[in-house]
Amino acid sequence: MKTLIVMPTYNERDNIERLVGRLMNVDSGIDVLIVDDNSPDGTGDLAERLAQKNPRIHVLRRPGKQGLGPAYIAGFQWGLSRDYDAFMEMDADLSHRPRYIPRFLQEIKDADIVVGSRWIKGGGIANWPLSRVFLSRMASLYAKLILGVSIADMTAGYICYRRKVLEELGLDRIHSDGYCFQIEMKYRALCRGFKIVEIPIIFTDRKAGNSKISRHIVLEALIITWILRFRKKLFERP
Ligand SMILES: Nc1nc2c(ncn2[C@@H]2O[C@H](COP(=O)(O)OP(=O)(O)OP(=O)(O)O)[C@@H](O)[C@H]2O)c(=O)[nH]1
Ligand SMILES: [Mg+2]
Repeated sequence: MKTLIVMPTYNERDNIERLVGRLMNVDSGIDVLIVDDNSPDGTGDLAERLAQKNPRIHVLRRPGKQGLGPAYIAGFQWGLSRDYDAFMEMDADLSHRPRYIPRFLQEIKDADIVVGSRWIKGGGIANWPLSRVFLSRMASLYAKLILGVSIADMTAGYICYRRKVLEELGLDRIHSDGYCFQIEMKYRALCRGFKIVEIPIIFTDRKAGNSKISRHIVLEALIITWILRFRKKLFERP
């Protein structure tokens, strides 16, 4: 299965070279698309240099910081205009360990979406402070209860999609960012009847670079989750 890993970056110069190097060794059917929002630390230029050395590495450069969700949408659209069968979401900060990728690629053969889940048996977080674990668990629980779904990790961002899912979801109508983007993608897919499978992953906190989580991202998720709930009918298959 020809797979594109879409990897948004903002100031990840100290992480991407190591990560992309590892990804190239995981499976020869994998390409990586780095979607950089004009990072001031030069991540875009470094990505460009990596791409020049390896035809399986691609770069999409955008003029400024426009958020995680829009970066993924742009990356998926780039890939959909090419011949990829599966698409992955992955953070660039080494929190998502590449060694889980073979399992994702195995499971996607029988599912529409595979979610790397921190909140099922075998999953977890290696080194987060308790306050972050609490925030993340609460966010997933909040979304689960309001939307009435049974996915344990609704804000997970280590995911594999079959091509047809992205073709059907109407990406140009998705405008959310951060946590909310992750919730919206899963909810729209569930409403359309796609099969989602969760596999356990251990998430490791970033060691280099800074978090881009903001109050705005948390607030957006709190509010938009309710809007999604009342739009359920719009997301269902006609
Ligand atoms: N292109 C682009 N990438 C972004 C943007 N915001 C975040 N990212 C990237 O999205 C990924 C996830 O962002 P993080 O800040 O690591 O979010 P997080 O993993 O929830 O938070 P931490 O655990 O604190 O790292 C990283 O690879 C970031 O570089 C953005 O506005 N544009
Ligand atoms: Mg991170």
